[in-house]
Amino acid sequence: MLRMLTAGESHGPELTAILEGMPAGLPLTENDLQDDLARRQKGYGRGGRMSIEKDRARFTAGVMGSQTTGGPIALTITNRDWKNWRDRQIDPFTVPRPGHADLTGAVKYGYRDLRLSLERASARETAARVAVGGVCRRLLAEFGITIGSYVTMIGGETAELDVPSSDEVYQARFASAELSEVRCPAPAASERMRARIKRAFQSKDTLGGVFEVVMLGVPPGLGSHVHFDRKLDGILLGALGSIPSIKGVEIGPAFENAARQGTEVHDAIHRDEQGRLYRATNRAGGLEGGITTGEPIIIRAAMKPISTTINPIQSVDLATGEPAQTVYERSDHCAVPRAAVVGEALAAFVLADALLIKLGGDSLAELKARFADLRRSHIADLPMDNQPWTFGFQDEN
Ligand code: EPS
Repeated sequence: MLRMLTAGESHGPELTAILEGMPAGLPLTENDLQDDLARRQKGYGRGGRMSIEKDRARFTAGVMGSQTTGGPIALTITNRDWKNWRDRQIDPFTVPRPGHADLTGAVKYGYRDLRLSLERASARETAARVAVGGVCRRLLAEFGITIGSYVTMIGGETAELDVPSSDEVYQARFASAELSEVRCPAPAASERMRARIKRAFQSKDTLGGVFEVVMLGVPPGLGSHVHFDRKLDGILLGALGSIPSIKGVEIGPAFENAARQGTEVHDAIHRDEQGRLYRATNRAGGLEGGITTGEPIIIRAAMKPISTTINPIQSVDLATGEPAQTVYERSDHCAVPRAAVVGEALAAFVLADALLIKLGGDSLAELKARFADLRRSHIADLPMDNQPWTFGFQDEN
C-alpha cells in the first residue's frame, strides 16, 4: 500500500522523498516531522557535519490545508553544507575505505572517482527516511500506536535492562533515553558509553553498538503467515537491515532464545476473566507466524563501527594500484544513538503499511471505522467448532 522513494546526494543541494499511498484527511504539518529530524541529529559521538545542518522538511505535494490529500506526498530537506561544496575544486578520491560502499559501488557502477559511491551511500539519506517515518508515525498515532527506541550497548559497554512489565514502563524508558546523550535509559551505563566513545575518539577510532526499537499499541492481526513476502517479521528485519552500517537484526531475544529449550521460550496462552486471551511474557517479540500478537513488537539492531576512521586502514590507491592508507576527511565517531531514530522511522513505515493493508481505506475516516471493528474482533470468537471434520482435498474421481 505504501511506497517510499528517496533521492539526493550527501553534499548535493537537497534530499527529496516521496511517500505514495497515504490516505486522505490525515492532519499533518511540517512541524509534525521536526522533532524526529532534530532527534536524528543529536547524540554524543556525532561529527562536525551535524553542526552545519539544521534539518527541516518542506512539503511540496500531497498536503493541502494541513491535511493529506491522498496523493503522493513529496518533501525536501535542504543540505546546508552544499554551499560549501558547490564551487569547490574537488580532489579525486581513489583510496576506498574498507566497510563503506566506496569500492563495491565503484566496481558495480564503473565509477572513476569513489566520491560518486560515497555521496549516495552516505547516511545523510536517512534524514529523508526519518521525515517519511514522521508522516507514518502521525498516521499510527491516530490509532494509538507509538514507537520508541533506546541504546543498549556501545563499544562493549552494556546497559542491563529488565523486560518492562507494561507499556507505561516502556514509555518511561523512552523518556529516560531521550535525556541521555547516547540515548541510553540507564544513567550509569549511559556514562560508561559516553566515556567509551570519548576514548575511541581520542584513539582516533570509531564505535558501533546495539539499539532496540519498540512498537506499542499494535493491534493483533497485522502481517500474514500465508506467504513469505507478507510475513511482517521478515519485512521488519529487512527494513531495519537497510539502515547504513546495520549488520544484524533480531526480533525479541531471538539469539538468546536459540540457545534455550522450547518450553522456556514460547509465551504461554492464558484467558482472563473477560474471556480475553493474553500472554504473561513476550519472548516472541510481538510476532508469531509473521502476524502481530498484540504485544509490543521489539526489534534489536547491531551497528558496526563507522567505516570512516581517523587512524588509517590499509587499502589500495585505485589510481596507481599501489598500497595506500585511507584518508580522513570528516565523519561521526559513533552514530548508534542517531541510528536508533532512523530505526524508529523504518519501523513506522513498515507498520503504517501493514495497518493500511489490514484496514484498506482511502481516507482516515474509513480507516477509523474499520479499526473499530478490528478492535472488537480482538476477543477470540469462542467457542470454536468442536465437531470432528475431514481434512482432505477433493479427489477428481
Ligand atoms: C557520512 C559522513 C558524514 C556524516 C554523514 C554520513 O558526512 P560528511 O562527509 O559531510 O562529514 O555526517 O551523515 C550525515 C550527513 C547525516 O545527516 O547523517 C558518511 O560518509 O556516511
